[in-house]
Amino acid sequence: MSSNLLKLLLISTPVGPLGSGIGGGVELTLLNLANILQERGHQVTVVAPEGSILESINVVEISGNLQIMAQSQDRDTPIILPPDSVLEKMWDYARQVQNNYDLIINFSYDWLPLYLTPFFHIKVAHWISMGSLTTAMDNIIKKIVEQFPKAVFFHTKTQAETFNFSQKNFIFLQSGISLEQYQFCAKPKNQLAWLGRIAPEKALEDAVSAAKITGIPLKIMGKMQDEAYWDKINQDYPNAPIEYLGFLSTNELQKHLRDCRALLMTPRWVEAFGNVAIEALACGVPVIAYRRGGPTEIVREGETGWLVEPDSVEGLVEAIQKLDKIDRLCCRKQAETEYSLEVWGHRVEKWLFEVIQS
Ligand code: HBI
Repeated sequence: MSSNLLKLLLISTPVGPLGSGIGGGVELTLLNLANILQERGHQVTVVAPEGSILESINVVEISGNLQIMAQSQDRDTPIILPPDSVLEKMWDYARQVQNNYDLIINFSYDWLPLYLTPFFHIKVAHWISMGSLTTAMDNIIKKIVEQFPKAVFFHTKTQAETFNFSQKNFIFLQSGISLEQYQFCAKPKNQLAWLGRIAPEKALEDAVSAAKITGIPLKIMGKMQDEAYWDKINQDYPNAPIEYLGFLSTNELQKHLRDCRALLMTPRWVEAFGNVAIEALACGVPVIAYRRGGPTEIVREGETGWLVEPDSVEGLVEAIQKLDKIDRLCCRKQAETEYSLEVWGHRVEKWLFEVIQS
């Protein structure tokens, strides 16, 4: 393998198989990263829970019990691992094969991989996929950042700031998507979109409330993560003009998304990035988002969407009424300029070499 081509081991999130949607944005991030690095000539192998599906990428499936989702835990929850933990087994596999690789990239938001970093004799890099959630994760991330400053990276500045690090010079890798999978639409139907895991931290109820107030139908797509939460929304807003279209493939998702006047992003938590925002822009769909987390670094106010007061449904409604001020072609152009796989792949590759040389 010539020196500028790397042998990379990408270790996935332990909360669910790739393709199940349980891993949310991290699934798209890992898949796109694996594809673009392989296209650039690197050798990529993915380690993931059994049942993971990746086309044309070498995947090693590991059996075992899935990890509890970090965002469902309290801030001071102790570190827990289920018996026969898939997380433990993925990292035991990595330990056994580490000599065949130049670098391991971790995508799980869990304590164990971070703690194991100094025990490996090849470099381990960590893609932190969410903001600060628990004390145990904050502490171990801080510890690894101090020991291996180049080896930890984030999607955005706002995400990194939730960890209150003393050092400031971090690497923000944003994200990227394969733009040819998204078709631009100049003339949408009179409908709005909401995309994401259907779970409390995503505050779907605010978008449903805005749809009810404006009378504009809301198309909802994403993994049905919390049925009780979904049922409560339907009980609280019985006559809202909403339709749940399911957890769709990228191609199916963009066929509905492109026909929408805007994407509503209503995160109750600090969204690390918001892949759904750049998927919308790629279709020419403006983004209306709470001024919180990753979307604040994506949306160009008044040009490709609107940022509104966090948790303000009125703010969402006002922004919906200003949508005709947005040129949909500007949305597509921003995706092409900032979020193509080529732009992102170059940025990530540059960082990989920095980590290996650090
Ligand atoms: N929780 N424990 C744990 N580990 C993860 O890797 C994880 C998670 N919750 C959500 C999640 N990953 C992804 O959906 C987000 O990173 C996008």
